[in-house]
Amino acid sequence: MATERTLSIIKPDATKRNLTGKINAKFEDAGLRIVAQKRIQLTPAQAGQFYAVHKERPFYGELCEFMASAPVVVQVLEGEGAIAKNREVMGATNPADAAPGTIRAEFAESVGENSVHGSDAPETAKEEIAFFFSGLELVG
Ligand code: 3AN
Repeated sequence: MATERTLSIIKPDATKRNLTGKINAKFEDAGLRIVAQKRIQLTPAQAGQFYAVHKERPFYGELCEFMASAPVVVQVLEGEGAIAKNREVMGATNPADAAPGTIRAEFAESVGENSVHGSDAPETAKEEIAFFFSGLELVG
C-alpha cells in the first residue's frame, strides 16, 4: 500500500479536556506519523467553509458553531494507507457505534462532539490539507 497523507483535526471537545497528547499517542501507536501540526482558533465562517459539503444537513449550523467554540489542533498524518488507517483509529462517527479502543469510543461525547475529524478519501485529503497548510509547513 502507498504512503499517504491525511488531514486530522482534534476538535474543541477534546482540546478543552486536554486530550491532545492522548489522541496523538493513539495515532503514533498505530504507525501514523504527525508530519505537521498547529493549534488554531477557527471562526464560524472558516468552519463553515471547511464543512461546506455538509451545508444542506440539519446539523450544519450546530457543527460550525461547535468547531469555532474553542481551539482545534489541525494536523497532517502520514503513513501506509494513512487515510483508512486514521479512520480506523478514529472509530465510527457515533461513539455508541465505535469499536472498543478507538478514539471516539474512548473520548467522544456525542455524534456531534466526537473529538476528531479525518479525511475520507485521497481527493478530500489533498483539499483539506491545502485548506490549513502551505507546502512550506509540510517538512515530512
Ligand atoms: P465523519 O466525521 O465520521 O467523517 P461525517 O462526515 O458524516 O462523519 O460528519 C461530519 C461531522 O458532522 C461529524 N464528525 C460530526 O461532528 C457531525 N455530525 C455528523 N452527523 C451528525 C448528527 N447526526 N448530529 C450532529 N452532528 C453530526
